[in-house]
Amino acid sequence: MADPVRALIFDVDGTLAETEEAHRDAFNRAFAEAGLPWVWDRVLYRQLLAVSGGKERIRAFVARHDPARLGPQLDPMVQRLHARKTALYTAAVRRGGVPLRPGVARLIAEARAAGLALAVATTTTRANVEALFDGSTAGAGHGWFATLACAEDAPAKKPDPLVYRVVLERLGLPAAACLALEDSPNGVRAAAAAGVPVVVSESVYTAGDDFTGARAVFPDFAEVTLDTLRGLHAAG
Ligand code: XBP
Ligand code: MG
Repeated sequence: MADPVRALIFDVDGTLAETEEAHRDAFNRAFAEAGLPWVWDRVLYRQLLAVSGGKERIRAFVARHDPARLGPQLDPMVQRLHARKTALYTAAVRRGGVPLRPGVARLIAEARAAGLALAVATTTTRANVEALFDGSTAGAGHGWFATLACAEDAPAKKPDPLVYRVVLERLGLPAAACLALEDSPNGVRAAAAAGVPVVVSESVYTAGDDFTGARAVFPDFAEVTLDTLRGLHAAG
């Protein structure tokens, strides 16, 4: 019988909120401002999301779709583009246009009432997480999560388990005492590689993907209770 779950570790993009359309729009606006002929439509963006991390995603795009730009000038250009993209993204989500996904606020309230620790393990930047919380009408985030691990804390991006190892160390808990909530195959692989049991809520860009390694896959958390999660955690 597994030890009872003592912490929930939330992914951000696609799990706490459907943020990827706001990311995609910010990427495209940063590219247009820079006079680049790049437009990431939904079909292409779904393919590009196989690469975690915005900077890594731009580099992967260039390697495949605009290889003439590979070379020593690429990295400074990626840094500039990503900084501008992050400024555009944070301004957009701070305006409040991106609500929490169904069931997320209730799950967090249940977990807090039950004395569980709450943490975030995300590939995105801390600025993006803070902006999402600032824009949340549910008052999400500030004070909800005792522990965050973001892109700055884990240079190796999901599916690398580093971000989960960092958050476990900060929680001071063993992986088996936690449960990860994710939306993507990269996230499932990262959590599983860190030994953290993981459940999935499919997001707009991951519905139908291969979530091998997840304890359960839900369309969203609207009907999922803390007791549901406890049962899945115990069944491991
Ligand atoms: C999702 C990601 C991020 C975002 C873009 O992170 O892979 O790269 O798509 O944000 P997660 P950045 O699902 O782990 O929250 O441009 O800041 O990377
Ligand atoms: Mg995600």
